This record gives sequence, structure tokens and C-alpha cells, in this order.
Amino acid sequence: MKFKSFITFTLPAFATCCLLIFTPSHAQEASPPHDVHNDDMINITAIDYAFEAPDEIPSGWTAIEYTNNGQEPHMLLFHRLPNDKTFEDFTSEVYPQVNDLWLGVRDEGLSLPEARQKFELPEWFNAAKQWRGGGGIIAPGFTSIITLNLEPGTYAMECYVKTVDGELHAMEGMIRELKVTNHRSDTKPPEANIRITLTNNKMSIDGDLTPGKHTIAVHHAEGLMHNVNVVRLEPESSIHKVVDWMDWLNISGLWPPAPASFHGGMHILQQGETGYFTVDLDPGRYLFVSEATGSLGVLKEVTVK
Ligand SMILES: [Cu+2]
Repeated sequence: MKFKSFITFTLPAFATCCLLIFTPSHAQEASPPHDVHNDDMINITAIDYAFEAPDEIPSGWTAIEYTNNGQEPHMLLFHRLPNDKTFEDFTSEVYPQVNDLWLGVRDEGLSLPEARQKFELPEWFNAAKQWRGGGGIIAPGFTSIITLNLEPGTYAMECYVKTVDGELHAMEGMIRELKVTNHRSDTKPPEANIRITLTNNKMSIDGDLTPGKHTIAVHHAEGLMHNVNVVRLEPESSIHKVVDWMDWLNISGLWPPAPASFHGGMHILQQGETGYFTVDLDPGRYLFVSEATGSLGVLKEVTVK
């Protein structure tokens, strides 16, 4: 299914990240551990270019097995839409503006300041608390378990990585409606052994990143639009190039080839919220980096010994 008339957009997240301040929501405490491999596990699979996913899921804490079965890196971002808006409103009123902005950069040579100045989203979208987490960028063949606390409502999920031809994946079909019902899941948040705290100029990581599997809690503690992506660095990898590549408004941003391998993460949460993801680390050098705010210092280089 293609939505040729619109575009994706988290981008707006980046374009407006310095302007938006979220209202803090109540902090969420981690509850007793649980086996995430249970009957309540939701499966969302990314392919080139679509999400294979249920049409509706229960509300409350939800564990999602997020797998990339495609040939290109993908991400998974959840937007919760205002109660009086539909998925069609999102694809007809928000996406076209995002795509136009990107095409302005790609085809008309707009500079970043020009693009951002030109970029306007509908008032209703800017006013909503729309970003509700999801999975970071993940390479083909990788899986991560994402655990989020989702309130009932209509959601859009999307990926705005670009194709080799420079089209946003969402425009090629990676945008999909998801209903979160009033029925509450019995799932509890997992017990994390690593905790990441995101503030406007820093990423703090508490815990021992040893080789093997980890469950990582990500807490969004301060205003801007932070997320976490786990990037495996090779000896020749440049941190500067990785951070640059993650800015979708850069002409080469999120446009393959990627400068390093992405192993998942946690997409943009609301301030005050916590989400969880799993990652399996081999010995080596990694960069934990926020897409829109990595350039402000929200990143951390880690060596797994
Ligand atoms: Cu994608």
C-alpha cells in the first residue's frame, strides 16, 4: 500500500526539536520482572517497505517483538493522534508537508535553515503529545523487544529512513494505523539491567555493558526530542559521520548506505516517560546516540570488553 501523496515525519521532530517543550507526564515505575516471551507479545516486522503488524492491540504495558526482515535498515515510531483526528488526517495533513520539505532539500537545494523555516505542520499536530516511543534504527536480520506503556487511542506507526533512491520509506508504504484498545494488557514492564537517562545535552548510561543480552530502560528526563540508537562502530567509523547521517534533513541523512551498523534502540518518548528495549552486544565499540539531539551531546561512546 502506498501513500504517494504524503510523507513521513518525525522529521518534524527534528525540525522543531529546539522549539518544543513537552509537558512532563507522571513518571512510570518499573514493576516486577516478567517473561516477555509470553502470549501477550505483539509482533511487528519491518520489510521493504511495510510493517507487518496487528490492526489493534491492548493498552497498558505492551511488549513488542520488533524484527527487521527487510534488506535495508528500518525504524518504528509510534504517534498517538488526538482523539478527534484519524489516521487519514495524519496521512493527508501531516505527511504531505514532511515530504514537501524533504523534496525541497533533495530536489531544490534548500539549505537546512531554509527548509526549517519553510516547514509548517498543522496546529493540531504540534499541539498534541504525539511521539510515544518505538524501536530505533535496526539493521536487516536483527530483533529487539520493545516494551512501552501505550494509552488507548489511534496511532500511526512509521519509518522515515530513505530508500537508495532517496524516497522516505513511509512514502513507499511504511506507515500504518494501529488501534490501542481500552482492554488493558496484563504485561508488566521488564526488569532492566541498564538504565539510560536523556537530558538536553547528555546521555547517561548506568550499568555494566558486558557482552550478551541486555534489557535497557530509557528515561526521557528533559524537554527535547531524544531517542536512542545503538550503533556498532568499526575501526574506520567516524562518530561525526554517524551523527550527521542521522539528521534526515541533511541531503545524505538516513539515506543509504549507512555509515555503520544499527542495532535498535528506543524511539522518541514524552518527557517523564520510560520505555525498554533489548539489545545483544558483542565485544567492540558502540555509539549510543540520539537522532535529533546527538549533535547537542546526547550520545555516549561505549566499549564492550
Ligand atoms: Cu524503513
